[in-house]
Amino acid sequence: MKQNVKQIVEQVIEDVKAKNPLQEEFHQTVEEVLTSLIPVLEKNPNYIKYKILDRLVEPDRQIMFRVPWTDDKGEIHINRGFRVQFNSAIGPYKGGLRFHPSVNLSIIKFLGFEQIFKNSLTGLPIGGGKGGSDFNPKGKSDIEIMRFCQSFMTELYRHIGPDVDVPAGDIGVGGREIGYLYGQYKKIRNSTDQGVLTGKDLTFGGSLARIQATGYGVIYFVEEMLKEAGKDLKDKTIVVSGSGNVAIYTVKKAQELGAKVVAMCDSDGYIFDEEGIDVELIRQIKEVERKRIKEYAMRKPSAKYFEGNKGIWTVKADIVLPCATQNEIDLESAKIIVENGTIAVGEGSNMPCTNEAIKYFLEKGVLLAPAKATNAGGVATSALEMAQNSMRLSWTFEEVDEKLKDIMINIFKKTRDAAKEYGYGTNYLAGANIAGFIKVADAMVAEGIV
Ligand code: NDP
Ligand code: 2IT
Repeated sequence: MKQNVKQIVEQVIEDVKAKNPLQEEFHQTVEEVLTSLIPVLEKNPNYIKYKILDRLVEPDRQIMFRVPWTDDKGEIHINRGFRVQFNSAIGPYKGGLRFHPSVNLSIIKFLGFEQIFKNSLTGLPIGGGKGGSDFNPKGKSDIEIMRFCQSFMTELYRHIGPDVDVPAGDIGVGGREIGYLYGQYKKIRNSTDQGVLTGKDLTFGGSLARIQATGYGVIYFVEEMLKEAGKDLKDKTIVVSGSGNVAIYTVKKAQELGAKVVAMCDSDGYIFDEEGIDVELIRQIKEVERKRIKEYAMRKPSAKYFEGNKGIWTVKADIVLPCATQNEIDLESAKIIVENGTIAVGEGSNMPCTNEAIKYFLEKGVLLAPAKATNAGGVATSALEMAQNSMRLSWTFEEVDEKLKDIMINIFKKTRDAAKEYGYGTNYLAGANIAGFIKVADAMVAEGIV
């Protein structure tokens, strides 16, 4: 049976590659997740019998559509829109929308696949989905962004709903975009249906602490992982990549807990500030003014700016927290990080480490907090937003933050226990995959072959 299961898993991976050529990011996550599940499949022959893996890697449906819009000069542009509804075994599809020129079907499928396990880990009733567009929001006026969002929703509205599929933000989609998307949905449907989107403004059904949730959750998880190893965040030097929503609130919570963050980046370059990052200044530049991180070094004398963002991984730190995008840490950067004496890597962004980098960190005994678990605080708080919308009431910041913290502690426990039970020691990546998988797989067995 042992050899057999390994062969079955390898065959599913091969089939995914053959059926979905050129979808490299999707292949990467399928390979990473499925390989780690072998001991679970050996213990539960039902998962093989019911073809859970073959069913999991094929999305329930994938929607691709044209998004026409007009810029301020009257020129017409056509972008491509996506929504991949991956798996609804445990609840309505849930996952963000990404607006970035690099978006294609492979990127959306890798994000949607990861989302299935992440959402399961939260313990809340949400399935996995993801969407977005190859639209580039950089340099666009507010009105252009609004026109794009309205056109995007003019197609998307027919596929979503509070009990069907609930999108939210991701790269390039924040509160502003969610507002425009919601406005158009409401106009077309003539229904307020607040639970159709999360990450809304507080004035129309948004939840307190959703903006902070992913970043705060990253730190809550990393704190638990360090605690388990007899360590903590106090006086640790930290590097955080990115300077968007996840990065900013990761830095804020890390500083609150006594750590010193010395470097951050955007897609152009990185800043090093030996005095420690002034996170309010970053927030002002990136969130409010929507400018480049280079500005920080112009306004803060202790900071230096370096062109190119890969160099951020050469900055010496006790802990590194990638919070920008996928595959930002390759094997070459992983080697430098290990050489620098880093004790822990916490994945804030989705799939920030290549599979080679992950393998290297684990071999070298670096503690790795895997994205599916570590950044799950964002979607968990989205699910809390949905709960508040259904009840038509709102919790205080403290109430939501407390629930978020409990959820993150629980996710750590599930991850740790699953890793131990299946012989993976402190390989929390395998632990998160297994704990997330079992709930979804059991639901798929119970619901029959659909
Ligand atoms: P934002 O758009 O707010 O910020 C993204 C940041 O990453 C920006 O600083 C951006 O730089 C940088 N970045 C984006 N693409 C690249 C790239 N190709 N190379 C280098 N830097 C890049 O997005 P979020 O903070 O919301 O998302 C960051 C990551 O966290 C993503 O992987 C996302 O999937 C993940 N995530 C987000 C959650 C959320 O709730 N928002 C929840 C869980 C995970 P620039 O300004 O130059 O574009
Ligand atoms: O990757 C993610 O988990 C998100 N972008 C958040 C999704 C959500 O529905 O809040």
